[in-house]
Amino acid sequence: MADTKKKLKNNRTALGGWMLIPHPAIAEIMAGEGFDWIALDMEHAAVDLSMVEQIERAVRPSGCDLFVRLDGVNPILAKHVLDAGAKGVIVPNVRSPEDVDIMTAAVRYPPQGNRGTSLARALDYGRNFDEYLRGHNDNVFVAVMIEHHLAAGRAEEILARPGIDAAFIGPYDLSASLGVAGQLDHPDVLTSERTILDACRRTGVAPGYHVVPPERARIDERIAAGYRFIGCSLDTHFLMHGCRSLLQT
Ligand code: 3PY
Ligand code: MG
Repeated sequence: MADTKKKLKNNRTALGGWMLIPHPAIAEIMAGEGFDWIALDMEHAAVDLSMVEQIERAVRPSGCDLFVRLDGVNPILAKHVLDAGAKGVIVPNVRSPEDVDIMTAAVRYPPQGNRGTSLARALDYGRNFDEYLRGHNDNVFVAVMIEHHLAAGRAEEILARPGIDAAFIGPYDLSASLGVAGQLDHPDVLTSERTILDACRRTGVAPGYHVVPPERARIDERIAAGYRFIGCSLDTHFLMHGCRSLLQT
């Protein structure tokens, strides 16, 4: 079982890095710093499937879990990224219990789901077929993103569906859906976040949040508020802030 999944089951915090630049060196550098998980972003970055394999090879020695943020509620892409070696998926903009059911089935083999079997890379090209299939349905990780105020309003119904490990708030989309794009501390955004957090408590799903500014204090605030599955900034922001802090006088 992926460590992230175990940690969340035990109500511990799992911190993740976020990759928009799909280069194995970025993955090696970030994974080597001790993140529990890394998300490779196929929603908002130019990442193709062959890169998922390359990034997984780079992440693997660290023991860090590689997840892929999909481009939507997309069961076909989920199958491809798992076959390539990702340990789980982060599904953006989940709006309904039906969306959850489509994705939790797509990532699991029958009888619980409908993922197609293969002799793909994740199964060591068939050498690990039996063992992978035996453990996979329990081991696979699924985070659903709640990032629209209408989904926040249905959060308890959405998160009550089985097979989800975490509910991950995308603050930018959430704020945009409320007409206050980028105003992450706007009272309406905070109210929606509280609704999602309460739904997590009632359903036993680990709450998650993407803290985009690379500031430890903001991560600690979210941990103190009860969030457990926390995305920490972006590779692009780490670079940008590193450059700025050097060049600013
Ligand atoms: C958002 O803020 O909308 C996100 O998707 C962050 O990952
Ligand atoms: Mg988003």
